[in-house]
Amino acid sequence: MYYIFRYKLYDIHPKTMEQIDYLRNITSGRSYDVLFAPKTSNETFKIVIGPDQQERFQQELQRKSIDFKISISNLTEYFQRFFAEIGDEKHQFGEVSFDRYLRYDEINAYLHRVVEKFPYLARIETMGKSYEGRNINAVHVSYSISALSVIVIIGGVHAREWASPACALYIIHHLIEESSEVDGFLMRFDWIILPLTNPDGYEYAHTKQPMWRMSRSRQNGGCYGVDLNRNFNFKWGRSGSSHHPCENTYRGETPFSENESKIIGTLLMSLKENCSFFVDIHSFGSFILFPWAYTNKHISRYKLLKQIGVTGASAIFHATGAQFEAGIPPDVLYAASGGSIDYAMGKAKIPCAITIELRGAGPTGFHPPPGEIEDIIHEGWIGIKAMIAKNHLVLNGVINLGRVFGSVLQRKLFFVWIVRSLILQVLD
Ligand code: 0X9
Ligand code: ZN
Repeated sequence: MYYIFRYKLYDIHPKTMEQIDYLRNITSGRSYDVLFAPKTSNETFKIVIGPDQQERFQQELQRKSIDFKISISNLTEYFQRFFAEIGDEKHQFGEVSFDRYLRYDEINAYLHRVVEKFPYLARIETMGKSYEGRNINAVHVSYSISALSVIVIIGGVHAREWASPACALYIIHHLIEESSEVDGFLMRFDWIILPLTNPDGYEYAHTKQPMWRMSRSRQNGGCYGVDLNRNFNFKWGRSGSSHHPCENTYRGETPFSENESKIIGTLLMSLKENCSFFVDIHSFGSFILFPWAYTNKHISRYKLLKQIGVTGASAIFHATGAQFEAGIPPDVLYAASGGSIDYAMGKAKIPCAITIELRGAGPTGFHPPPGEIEDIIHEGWIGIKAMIAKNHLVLNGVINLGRVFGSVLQRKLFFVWIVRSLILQVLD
């Protein structure tokens, strides 16, 4: 994967659960690129198919009377036009803007400039290098010397999800350059924001192959790249990940075979005790996802995580009207093992880890027209802020309840105290 000459993008509209199941069956195990596979009807499946397989696929749809339309009839031509429209002119280095997509060197130039401008608020840390030798940088933002805990936000894990690094940059911009508008509550945290986890893939997607998803390391058999969100060292290699080096969800030869995912893993482990909230920004689908992703069994904190997710979704809905769904990947999307959020909760024991799938736009969903970037990433930031606040309440609630009801002895004492108060009241 991936060659796009004469590839087509199909928008498919299944009307019944049976049609959805049929689509899911025939598309799995084939070399199709399923961009979006909803679990409920009235939503659009998006699948990219190469020239050799288009005829068979269309016949299958027609035989089952499934409605579809070809929304891009030639991906190569489509992207030639798209790139011509968005232009490849770079901005003044060091500036940020949200009406276009910044490239790797522009992103780094901005990070350096912003920390130079606000040295007392922020600093930059190079966490390591990508396979092709690019720096992977994070910005640390700290308003106070006694922060409540650390919030970690990463973006750009998947190369083609262009709104993701943009959203991380938007958050950096707001936390540092618009800090007068940042809620005082958010200033009580330390922030580590790493906007571009997969710079090699991102650059490749901008220059050679806009549908590229993975890293760019060379694999046995001559294919390139690993799906970084299948490469984390927790329940690695279970469902929803491929062991074929040429497939889009290739998990890699071993867990953390890739520098890029290992860097995130090391960061999370180093913050084991201090990080209270981890977000991995992806696109697209308008989902708020929480662990487990590798299994449909519920994690012990399922209810709390669901409350946090629903809080994020309703904050977005109230602010913008956009509808997000909160749930675990196997329920709302598909199972996927070896991902960042499962590692964050399963290995690094971070109490809350979320993947937000931003809203898609444009025919592919991954490449929103520049005019729509800002609305999409603003939505993401609203959801993330609301979830941080809710997580804080939940954690404190749990801790306080834990204090009162924690041990059997405490529960007994509490009971005795209630009975005693009641008796005293009656005697009064
Ligand atoms: O498949 C993925 O990695 C994510 N969807 S995407 O379209 N952005 O590729 C879903 C990830 C949810 N699962 C985990 N975080 N493990
Ligand atoms: Zn993704």
